[in-house]
Amino acid sequence: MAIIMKKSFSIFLVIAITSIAAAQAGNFNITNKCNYTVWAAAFPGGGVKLNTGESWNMNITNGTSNARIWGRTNCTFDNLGLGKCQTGDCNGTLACQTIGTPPNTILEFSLNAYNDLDFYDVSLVQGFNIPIKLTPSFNSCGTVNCTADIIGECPTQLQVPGGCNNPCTTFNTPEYCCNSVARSAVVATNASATCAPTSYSKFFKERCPYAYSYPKDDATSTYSCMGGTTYDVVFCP
Ligand SMILES: *[C@@H]1O[C@H](CO)[C@@H](O)[C@H](O)[C@H]1NC(C)=O
Ligand SMILES: *[C@@H]1O[C@H](CO)[C@@H](O)[C@H](O)[C@H]1NC(C)=O
Ligand SMILES: *[C@@H]1O[C@H](CO)[C@@H](O)[C@H](O)[C@H]1NC(C)=O
Ligand SMILES: *[C@@H]1O[C@H](CO)[C@@H](O)[C@H](O)[C@H]1NC(C)=O
Ligand SMILES: *[C@@H]1O[C@H](CO)[C@@H](O)[C@H](O)[C@H]1NC(C)=O
Ligand SMILES: *[C@@H]1O[C@H](CO)[C@@H](O)[C@H](O)[C@H]1NC(C)=O
Ligand SMILES: *[C@@H]1O[C@H](CO)[C@@H](O)[C@H](O)[C@H]1NC(C)=O
Ligand SMILES: CC(=O)N[C@H]1CO[C@H](CO)[C@@H](O)[C@@H]1O
Repeated sequence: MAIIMKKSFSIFLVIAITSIAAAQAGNFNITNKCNYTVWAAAFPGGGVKLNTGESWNMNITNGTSNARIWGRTNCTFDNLGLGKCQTGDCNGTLACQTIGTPPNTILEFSLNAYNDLDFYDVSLVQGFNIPIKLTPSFNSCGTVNCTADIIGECPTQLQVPGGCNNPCTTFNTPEYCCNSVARSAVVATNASATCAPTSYSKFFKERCPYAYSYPKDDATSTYSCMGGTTYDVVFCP
């Protein structure tokens, strides 16, 4: 009898835990308030065309880490959903099955990652193409955003059609990219390859203090919220 009780209790526990987890898929309501068309993208998740004022409601499975949401501009796609975008292109498909190419402002997520928490941030590590804001449904969780005029004020060397590149994309050096796997043995032993803010990363940080401006910018940029939160994402808030 004791064994049976114990067994049904653990079955109950498994069901309870599973249903809590199932409720904790991240739900995202993505709205385009830009006065131009944005092709919203998520990996994992796909992508859709959003005219001004349109929304895309989508779920990202709980437990997903390194998920990202971004917007693409100036795209052309055929009836099969094949084509290309000037910024944020994901290998030429409307429904993304890979990450986007720079420059693109990115929202990053790890859902239900640790202690039942979602972790999220806005990242300029791939530069900037569209102003963006993320608002969790729980008021106690922080909003993240980057709404400054980054394109209008972009340093000349980082300017590209439709956006402002991160210096890592433009110069591709360890100083800006902070890649632990350096591109050459010489670079790997170079002390200046250890990563610190640069004048370019400060350009981004001054305008968007809540965003990752370079790859090791962790201390000031990551936010968390209870798993199961729903999130509003707005392009051009
Ligand atoms: C998504 O946001 C739009 C714009 O605010 C709103 O009209 C719509 O009802 C929202 N959808 C859901 C499922 O919350
Ligand atoms: C979109 O908004 C920007 C800034 O508010 C403005 O300069 C531009 O003329 C607008 N474009 C269109 C097509 O309405
Ligand atoms: C997202 O998940 C919720 C809860 O499981 C479900 O009610 C909703 O229909 C899903 N939305 C979409 C767009 O799949
Ligand atoms: C990109 O698309 C090509 C086909 O156009 C495909 O062969 C390739 O695997 C895709 N790459 C990725 C990373 O999805
Ligand atoms: C941007 O996010 C910060 C940090 O959560 C918040 O203090 C600020 O009010 C937000 N700004 C906008 C315009 O949403
Ligand atoms: C799309 O491309 C045109 C021509 O290059 C440019 O003028 C326009 O600003 C671009 N739109 C966006 C939203 O980047
Ligand atoms: C170390 O890196 C700095 C900056 O990237 C560069 O100027 C310098 O020449 C490098 N030194 C060596 C020995 O590679
Ligand atoms: C909706 C959803 O994807 N739920 C999943 C959450 O995670 C648990 C395991 O951690 C899965 O069993 C659920 O299917």
